[in-house]
Amino acid sequence: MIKVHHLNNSRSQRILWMLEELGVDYEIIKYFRDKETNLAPDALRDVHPLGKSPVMEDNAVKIAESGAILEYLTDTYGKGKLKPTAGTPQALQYTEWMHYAEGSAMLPLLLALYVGRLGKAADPLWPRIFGEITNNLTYMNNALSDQPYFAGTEFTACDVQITFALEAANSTNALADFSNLKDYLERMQARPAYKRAIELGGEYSLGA
Ligand SMILES: N[C@@H](CCC(=O)N[C@@H](CS)C(=O)NCC(=O)O)C(=O)O
Repeated sequence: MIKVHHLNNSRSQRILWMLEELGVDYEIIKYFRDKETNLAPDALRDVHPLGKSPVMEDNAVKIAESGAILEYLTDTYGKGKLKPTAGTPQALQYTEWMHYAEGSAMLPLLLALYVGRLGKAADPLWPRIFGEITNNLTYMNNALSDQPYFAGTEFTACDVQITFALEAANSTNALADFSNLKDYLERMQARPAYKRAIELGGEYSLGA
């Protein structure tokens, strides 16, 4: 049976959502962030050296990194679903967005989170950070101007991956001027599998 090491309010919510989309049985092992530091508990270090979530086990397989987990799940359990046909232009879009979410979109959002704790000392950094957040949101918003999903006309696993970055942006109201992204996020959060995963995963204030 698949086991998901799931931390509240975290990227592992993606994995629960994906498993619900696939209709695969799984067990959730829950971990809770420290109320003061917001960090993961030490128990996650017993699961993986980085001590982060998500980590997923599937019998002998143990895998971290949400993008890698989503790809493993589509390849192993997707039966051709949730991923474009190899060799098509959509497959290339799929790969790009799958990597882009963690490789590019999250960086300025995380910088804003950390730099925000510096008070006045952060002032020289804000123009660059906000500039990059806007740059990335504009790029994503434009990608949805002529197609409903990031890899074309079908919902795929790269939408699961991107949605977390959009939720992180939305939690600071940064999507206000990006109507395609706002509409897209509403559509993602209205999916029955998304809603089931939220109920199962527990606290997830990013989705609010
Ligand atoms: N790029 C990794 C990021 C993993 C990650 O940073 N997870 C966060 C939760 S969103 C975490 O476990 N943070 C707790 C901590 O750093 O103590 C992925 O996509 O899986």
